[in-house]
Amino acid sequence: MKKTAFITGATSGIGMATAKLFAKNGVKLILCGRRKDRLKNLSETLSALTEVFTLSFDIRNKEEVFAAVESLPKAFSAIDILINDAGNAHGMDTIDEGNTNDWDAMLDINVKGLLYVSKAIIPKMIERKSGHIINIGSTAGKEVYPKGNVYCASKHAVDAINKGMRLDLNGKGIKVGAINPGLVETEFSQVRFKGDSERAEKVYQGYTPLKPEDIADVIWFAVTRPPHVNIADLTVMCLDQASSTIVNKKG
Ligand code: 8X3
Repeated sequence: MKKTAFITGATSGIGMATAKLFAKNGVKLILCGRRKDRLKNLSETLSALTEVFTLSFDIRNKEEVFAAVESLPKAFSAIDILINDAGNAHGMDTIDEGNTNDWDAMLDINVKGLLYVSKAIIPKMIERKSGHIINIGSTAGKEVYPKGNVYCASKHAVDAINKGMRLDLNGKGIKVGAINPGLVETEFSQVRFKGDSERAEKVYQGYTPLKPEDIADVIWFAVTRPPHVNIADLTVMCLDQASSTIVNKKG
C-alpha cells in the first residue's frame, strides 16, 4: 500500500526537499504552507510523480489548522507520516533588545503550530494503531547560543515535545522521532535577518553547509526503517560545524 505523508513547511527548504524526495519514491503527499502560489507550483511539478493534495493555512491559527485537516478528502485522510517541518527564526538580538513580535512568531509557529497540527492528526493514527511522526528540531534545541535566546527556547521545546510525544504514544504503534539539523543553507537566514541578504549569505560563507536535500535523505532513511526500528533523535551537522558557535570558516 502506498504511504501518505503530511508535510508542513513544504513550500521551502527542508520541507520542499523532503516533498520532492518522497514524490520520487511514490509517497502520496499532503503539502502544507501559507503561500498558495508556491504550493500550486510545487503541486503541479510533483503531480507528475505522485498524488498530491495541498492545504494552505496559517499554522498559528488553531481553528484554521483543525479545519484544514478536517477538510482532507477520504483518499488523503489516512496519514501514515507526519513531518513537522514548519518553523522559522525571526531576528537575532540580545534578550533585552529582542522584538516581542519576533518572540510571538517563533513560539507560535515553532511550538504551538507544531502542537496544533500534531493534535489534529494523532487521534486517527492512534485509531489505526500506526503512524510515524518526525519533528524537525535543531542543534538550537540542544544548546543555546548568544542572541539565540527565544529561537533556541522554541527548539528546546520541540526537543521536549518530541520526547513527550514518544512517551505518551508508546505502545500505540506510532513512531516518534526528531531530526535536528545544524547549519542548512535555506531561506532560514533570509527570514531571520528580514531580507538582509548580505547578513544572511555570510552565515553560509567560508565552508560547505548542509543542503536541504541532505536532511531530506536522513528523513527518508528514518521513514524507511523496518517496522520495529524508530530513529528517536538524530543530530546532523556539516563537516565544518562542531557546535552552534564553532564553525570552521576559511577566510
Ligand atoms: C537552525 C540552525 O544554528 O541557526 O536551526 O540555530 S541555527
